[in-house]
Amino acid sequence: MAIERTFSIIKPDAVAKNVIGEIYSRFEKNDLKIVAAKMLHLTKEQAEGFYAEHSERGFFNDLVAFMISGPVIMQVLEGENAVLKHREIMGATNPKEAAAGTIRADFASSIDENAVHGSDAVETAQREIAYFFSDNEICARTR
Ligand code: IDP
Repeated sequence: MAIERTFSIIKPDAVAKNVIGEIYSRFEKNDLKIVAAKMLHLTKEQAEGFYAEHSERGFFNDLVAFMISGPVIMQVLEGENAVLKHREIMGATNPKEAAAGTIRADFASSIDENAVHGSDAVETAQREIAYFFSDNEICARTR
């Protein structure tokens, strides 16, 4: 199976709930290594650019407002089949539909405030990683 990288955001609601460590622990228990990480408070421009594909959707303005409502932690995760594995650990977009034991089932309160973001494909991950991280901010974890 291929070693992949995927992009993850712990969204403002989960940061406010103080469950960063709980979420990191799930990555580690599933053999996903954190190879880059940063905390920041997104600007409106950053959030709009990141979610540009949703700009015509009715929820876009609320999504941007939510994403800039507090700090986020973003990370690059590396591991076998990382993109799909991470999506499985996250659970469905709507926490009411998320499988038991997933991050969204346990920590998200609604589809609007759903705790985490994860890339949906390898190509998306490459684009999302490059949006927030330069190559020299990503560390090899070969030891
Ligand atoms: P994903 O985060 O599970 O990949 P996407 O469809 O890419 O889901 O949507 C991006 C984000 O937009 C979601 O995580 C959620 O915060 C928000 N969102 C998606 N669909 C809706 C909706 O129908 N109402 C409100 N917010 C939504």
